[in-house]
Amino acid sequence: MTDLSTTIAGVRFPSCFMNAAGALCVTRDELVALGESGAGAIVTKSMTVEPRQGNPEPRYYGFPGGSINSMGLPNLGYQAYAELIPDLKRYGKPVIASVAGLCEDDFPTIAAIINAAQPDLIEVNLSCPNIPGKPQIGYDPDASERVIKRVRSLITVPMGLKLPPYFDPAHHEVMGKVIGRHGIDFLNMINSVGNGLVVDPEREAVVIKPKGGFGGLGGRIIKPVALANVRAFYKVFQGRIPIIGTGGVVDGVDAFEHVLCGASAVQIGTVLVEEGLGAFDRLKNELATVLARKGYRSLADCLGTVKEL
Ligand code: RRO
Repeated sequence: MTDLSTTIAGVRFPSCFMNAAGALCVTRDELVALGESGAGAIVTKSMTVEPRQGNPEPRYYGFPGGSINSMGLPNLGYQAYAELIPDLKRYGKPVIASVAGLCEDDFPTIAAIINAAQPDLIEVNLSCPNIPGKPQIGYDPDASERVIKRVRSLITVPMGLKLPPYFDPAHHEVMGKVIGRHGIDFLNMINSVGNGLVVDPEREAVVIKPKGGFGGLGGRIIKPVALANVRAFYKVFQGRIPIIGTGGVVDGVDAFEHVLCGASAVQIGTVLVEEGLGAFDRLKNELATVLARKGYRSLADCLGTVKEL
């Protein structure tokens, strides 16, 4: 069968498909289930200093084109995840800890303790769109650089950044400069497309409660935005920083498109929430079928090779 394994920052993943932070990965039971599933890694929910219930419900809504969420960082708090990580490493697949924070000071506090728990990689989330009154750090290059500087020296495992979608090449360039100055080991893009609005015309109402219905968009509808960001950063770094592609992966062909644009691995959010853990085996079969039909034996054979006209 086609080889779907991949390597990111020297860490081997048995398959290139894993959950996106936030999707079925808050509780111990959910993380164990990811360990026992066909996922190629276990990614934790983005964690904060204190445990959080998150925003009021309804806070997630799925629709044919994708999803909107304003979860508000519900999580167990970093100390609980630090205790869980050694157990989670038993499943023969990498554990990625997603670190967030409600203010800049939280990031180094969490990073130091989580690093001591030795996950295989740490992803620093610069792009949560759903904290009322808090803009996304990733849209402020100076704030991003401050946070990166403060955690970089504390993290000894491979360290990556979860980036928001950017919509202008000038922003890819300026963030590329920031990222290039700090020895970042991998990138993950995109987080949800922040502050969309979905309306139910029958009820004449928004579909989620927090922030007047505004929330992060995910799923099928965001794929072109995700592919553009993967491609743009792949080109900025000429393939030298490995990229996890996230956004709009619903089937194996979507994953193939991410790889062509430069993604070494792929995360799934909306489709995982909607379909459950069986999505991993389906996606692996579908991607293997596409690669075999095209004569590719591994992801490396087509990584970043999308043709320009
Ligand atoms: O918890 C959330 O509301 C959330 C987070 Br931290 C994130 O990074 N992305 C998202 O769509 N939702």
